[in-house]
Amino acid sequence: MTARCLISLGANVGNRSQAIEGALRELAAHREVQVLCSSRLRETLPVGGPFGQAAFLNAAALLETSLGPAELLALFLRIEAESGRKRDVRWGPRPLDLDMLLFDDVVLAGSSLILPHPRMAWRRFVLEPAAEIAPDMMHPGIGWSIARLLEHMNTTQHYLAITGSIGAGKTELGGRMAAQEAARLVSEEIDLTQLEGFYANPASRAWPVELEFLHQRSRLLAAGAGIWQDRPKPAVSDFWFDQSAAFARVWLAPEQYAEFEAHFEAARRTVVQPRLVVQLEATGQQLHERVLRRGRVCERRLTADELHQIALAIDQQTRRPDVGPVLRIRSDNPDAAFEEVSAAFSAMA
Ligand code: PH2
Ligand code: MG
Ligand code: MG
Repeated sequence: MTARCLISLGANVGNRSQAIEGALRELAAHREVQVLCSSRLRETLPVGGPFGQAAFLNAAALLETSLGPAELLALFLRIEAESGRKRDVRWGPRPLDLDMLLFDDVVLAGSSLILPHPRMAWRRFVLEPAAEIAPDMMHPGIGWSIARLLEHMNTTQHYLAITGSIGAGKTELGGRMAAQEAARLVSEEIDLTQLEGFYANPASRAWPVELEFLHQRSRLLAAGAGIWQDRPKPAVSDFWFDQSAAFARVWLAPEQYAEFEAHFEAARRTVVQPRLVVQLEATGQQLHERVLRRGRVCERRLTADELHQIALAIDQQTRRPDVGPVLRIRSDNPDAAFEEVSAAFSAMA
């Protein structure tokens, strides 16, 4: 039994091409590994990590192997170590980096190996070489091929949408991102007085409120609007268009939701789609504490269970087959989330 493994290679210290080509030779020399093909080398700007590090050379290769994922990883670590690689600074300079992207359609969330590679879907320095040699290989989590992931990068704008339940920290993260990246911040305005009446009696007030959110989001993201066409500038929004459907599923009666869904699907076809969705995750308890702490009068009736239901509905929405890459990240460490999202934003440029 053999498996096909798509890998990414990178180097930004020392003789970069020699390190990458040497690694491919060493892999090919292994009794249980065949290198089926490899991409050309491309120079790429460093993404994440310490400021001022040197440019990378990146490539991808397709392997056939009778090793299992853990054994193949051990081989990668040995080859990396032989190149002089030390593992200290996250995303720091390295003479050689070998990453498993896909191993057949294995999905694995171990402490030393995650498959598919958790950041591959929005990294241009990964997708471009990978698409050169394995365009039809499928990403088992997203259900898209490598070619489709790259096509998504190339046909969407440099726009990142942040989503999550109430109190997840969407606006705070959006503001930090836009400031650091000199991106346009697309932000919703929330009518707190209207929300006060709504949370006091969700059953009777949900319909106009959900429809108003939908319309506001449609206006802000209208594909024909000047802000998306005249000066195409990177953008971040503190909401995601599709979260409208998730909130509506929680607050509307089922018959109302069926009608809402028709409006939602029609409006969705008219808006700009993000290149990447960031989903801020938190437990109902964490969300509830944050909501109480920020002390908006209108929100004081929300329960931990309601906040959790919204988080679940959003999670379900992100798993729709036409959504594309989603960066899921815990919201309880805002600095770590910011670092991760910043790196993703520059990787997808
Ligand atoms: N690898 C990283 C972090 N940043 N940037 C580029 N351009 N190329 C890489 O291979 C790379 C990176 C983590 O391994
Ligand atoms: Mg890497
Ligand atoms: Mg690595």
